[in-house]
Amino acid sequence: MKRRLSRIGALTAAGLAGCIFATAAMPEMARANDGYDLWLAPSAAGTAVPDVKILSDSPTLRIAGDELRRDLKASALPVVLAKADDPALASLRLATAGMGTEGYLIRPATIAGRPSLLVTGRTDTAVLYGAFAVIRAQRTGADLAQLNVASAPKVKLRVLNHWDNLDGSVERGYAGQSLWDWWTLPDFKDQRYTDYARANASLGINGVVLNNVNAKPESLSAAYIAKAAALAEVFRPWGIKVYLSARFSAPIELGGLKTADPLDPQVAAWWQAKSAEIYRAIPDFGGFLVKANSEGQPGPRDYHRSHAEGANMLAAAVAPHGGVVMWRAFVYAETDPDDRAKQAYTEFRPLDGKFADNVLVQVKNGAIDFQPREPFHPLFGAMPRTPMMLELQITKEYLGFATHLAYLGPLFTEVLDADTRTRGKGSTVAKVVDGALDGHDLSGMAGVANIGRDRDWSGSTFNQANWYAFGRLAWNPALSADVIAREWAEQTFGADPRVVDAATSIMMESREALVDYTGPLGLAHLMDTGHHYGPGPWVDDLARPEWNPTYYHKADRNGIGFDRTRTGSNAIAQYAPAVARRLADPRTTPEEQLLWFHHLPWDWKMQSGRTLWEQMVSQYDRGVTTVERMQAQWRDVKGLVDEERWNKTAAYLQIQVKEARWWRDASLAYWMSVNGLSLPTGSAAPAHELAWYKAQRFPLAPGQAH
Ligand code: GCW
Repeated sequence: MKRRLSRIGALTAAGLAGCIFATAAMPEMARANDGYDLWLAPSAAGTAVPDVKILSDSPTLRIAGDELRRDLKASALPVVLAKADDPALASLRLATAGMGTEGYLIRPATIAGRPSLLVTGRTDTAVLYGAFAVIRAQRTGADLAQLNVASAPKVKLRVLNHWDNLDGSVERGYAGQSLWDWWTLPDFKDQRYTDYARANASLGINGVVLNNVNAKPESLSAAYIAKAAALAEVFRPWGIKVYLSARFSAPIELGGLKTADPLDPQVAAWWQAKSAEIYRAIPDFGGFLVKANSEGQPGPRDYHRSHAEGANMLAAAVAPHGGVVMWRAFVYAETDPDDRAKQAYTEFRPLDGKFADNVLVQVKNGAIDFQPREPFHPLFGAMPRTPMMLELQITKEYLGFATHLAYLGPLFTEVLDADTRTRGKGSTVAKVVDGALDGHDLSGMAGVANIGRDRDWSGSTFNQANWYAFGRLAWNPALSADVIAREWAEQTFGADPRVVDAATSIMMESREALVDYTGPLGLAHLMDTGHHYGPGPWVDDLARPEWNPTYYHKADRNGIGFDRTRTGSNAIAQYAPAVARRLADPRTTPEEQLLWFHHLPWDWKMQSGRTLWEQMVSQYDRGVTTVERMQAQWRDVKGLVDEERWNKTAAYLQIQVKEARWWRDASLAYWMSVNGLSLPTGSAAPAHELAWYKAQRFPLAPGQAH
């Protein structure tokens, strides 16, 4: 596996010296803090205003200047913000090659006879990103006088997907109502829209899909285009474009046509006119995101047309305006008896080379659905002629909603680092996604947002780190999860190393703990129906076969796991031969993916020498004890973190301990009912009978589909 870059390695071209952490807790830690300021709470409170100059004027540069004035220590070197082609910089002969339109350069320079820190880039947005990089460097202890940094994003479209409905609810949202108050838009532009844009810009996120992929046609009506335009206006100076999810059948529902067949000239004309209408209101509109022929959504397959034909028709409508289409590959059908994990590949792989130039195919990290752990999706690397956009889920639909602490940095980097072997060693998902592997200029990463109207935006303080990690990795997929965790903690809680160390350590073990207590060793999709919150490995009565947990684990008296080798669904054949060979044999399959690919007897010998059953139980136990340790570590920093955020986190960890036990107990009770085995000595019996777990109901759990 390649070495991941540390923050310093990633940021600096010429070295970043002096990473010294201040030892005293910061003064604001004492006061109440509801988390609204995210990782951007002002750190340099003081009366003297720092010396910040902007060499030309634009709304974006003014914002960049204000950010630095608000945050920089007054003692810092004077800072000059300028576009790279500013005549005042001509004598510096800046190396702008490789900067692209969004990359920035920060370095000491003498400008107009004054030693200064120069922040520059080829566009206003690049300079804004540079300003945020200076703030981040200061807040993470760098010596600004020594700052010498060149950084450009590896991925072009760094986009949040909001699954926000027009009625204010958020599908799989656990942080309150939608941020967008559609009712009062476009007339009222809530300050939160600006604060949201600021947070995104601080990470380099440059696109926002406003509405749910399960889209309502009304989102493309004139009234809602005007509302989207109002948001676009707020976001524009922050370098953020808006996109809309498009319902494929909108020509019927909105346009009164009889069909939405993509090859029907009237349908194409409708979309062209609709696109022109959108671009009149939003000249820099990003384009459409489409969920087609999946989970009941309409699409080109309704007319026996391919996904490429559908995508290309829309792509032609936005192409004259510079827009793109992000076409999702999250496609499976209950009428297809084949392994669900195979269906997207089967459908999309033959379409490679058939998509228009401005189409990206958006692929979830794994082949099922945002489970706590999935092997990488076999489509990565399998469609070299198509830009493949990675879709990650920041909101924790299957990872304990907002209450469980699960830092997703390790989940994100696990998939980015995975080697598809499609072009020999080192063909990582990151290189597929950033376009480097197959020479694509167009590239993208999407994160399903975890943002709502809660004061702390993401439902909990630590969930903010998942938004943060997504943004940082979309800018540079080679960053490491623990460096991002530390960087986030320093900015969020202040520089006290006791807090930063505890937060980082808690974060770094949290996701693995959740995997352990919800479904270790490659098990997946074990949650209860509808809300996807608690355990439901017994569920076997849902209409669609592949919605039932029993479809995934296939446990019986003799064994457990989904056979995806040649003796089973042969899904492994969708991977490159070097990967498939390794996965064909349970002894060479990574143990954390074992039951994803193999059906094995309960007494299968694991590397530890334990039987499969003993190993499973020990991992369920380990999941619970890890959460207990996370709780103890948080207790140790009581008084070092402001009370409001400390208390809420402590209460949530208490919920998590309780629910980790619930997951463990319910799962073990069920597995024992299937395999007839008893628990290894030392492992506690479940607190209740299986029937008790089965009887739990959560009809009003948040985030359910509308
Ligand atoms: O995981 C499933 C979710 C649905 C979601 C779908 C998708 C937006 O349970 O709520 O719908 O994935 O990604 O389209």
